[in-house]
Amino acid sequence: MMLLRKMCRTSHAINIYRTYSVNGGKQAPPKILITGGLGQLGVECAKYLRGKYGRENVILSDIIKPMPDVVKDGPYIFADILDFKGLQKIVVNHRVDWLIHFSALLSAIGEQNVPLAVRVNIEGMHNVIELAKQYKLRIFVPSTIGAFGPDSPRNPTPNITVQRPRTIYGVSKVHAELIGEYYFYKFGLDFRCLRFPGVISSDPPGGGTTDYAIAIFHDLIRKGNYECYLKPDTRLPMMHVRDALRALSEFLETPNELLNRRVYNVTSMSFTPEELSDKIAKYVPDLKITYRPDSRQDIADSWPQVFDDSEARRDWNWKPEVNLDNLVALMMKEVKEKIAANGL
Ligand code: VAH
Repeated sequence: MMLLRKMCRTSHAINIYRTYSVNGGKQAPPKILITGGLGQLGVECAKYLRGKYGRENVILSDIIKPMPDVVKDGPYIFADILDFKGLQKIVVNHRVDWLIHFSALLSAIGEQNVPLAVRVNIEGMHNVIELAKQYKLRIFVPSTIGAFGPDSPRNPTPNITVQRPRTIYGVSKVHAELIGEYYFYKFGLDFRCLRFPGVISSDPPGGGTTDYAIAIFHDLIRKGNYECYLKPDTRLPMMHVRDALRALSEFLETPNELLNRRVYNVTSMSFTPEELSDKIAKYVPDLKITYRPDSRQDIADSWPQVFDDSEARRDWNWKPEVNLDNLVALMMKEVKEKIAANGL
């Protein structure tokens, strides 16, 4: 094992050299391709990374026709993760160094169309991992608290423990974690993966189980009431998108030597719908919340309540910044702005 690790590190050193062509003592920024760019994280992630590496160095991609403001922000191209040749063409033509693979069907939506989730989440993963190996890309794939199941310890859930998820989303994410680690040990692929909690951002929700914590802001701001599909005391780990993107970016920049794992838990906080609505009540005093749990309750009941991210804190200095009070303040502001901009 030691020897294998050493060999992997050697090939990473070569990778990093290829990625950062040294130019008069300065490192050239990496060229980054983001798949699933019009999902929950893509647009914000592109903005964040463009701020760091330059507008032209971050290419957003998806199979969906973008809104004009997305195109205004920087390069946007068509990329179908199920089309391997098409992906090869993009990597070559744009000289891609890093791949951020966001394409996936989330937990609740995945249960409604399992064959599609298998294609997108599992076949798509096969394509991008093989692509990353072929072109020696650094590849980031998000995993999730959904990669755990009812047999996992829930409070807290450590980095390494039993993982027997009961959703196709969770199964596909465990598969992604394992195949990524396998490619690292076998081929020296620079695979990196963070298990995110529910990520809270101002864009309208996209078929996740943790998305009540987004929908609640949209509905309370627009109508003053919200019907929650989880019970009031359902505790889940969460983080604001600002923390999620900072975690992603800091993790991507961490030298391989510091990483003891390819897959890390990260989180900022844990709360229940009741605790969240109590905080929102400071901004919307007459709010009305009703609870009608549906099949998403079973999913939430099988997931971690409190996520242990001590290994990420130890190895690459991860530290959340946005707590529940800040999260509510940010969301109240950001969702109001979004609603005003979209004329809803
Ligand atoms: C979901 N938001 O609910 C996603 C996430 C933490 C869970 O991966 O499906």
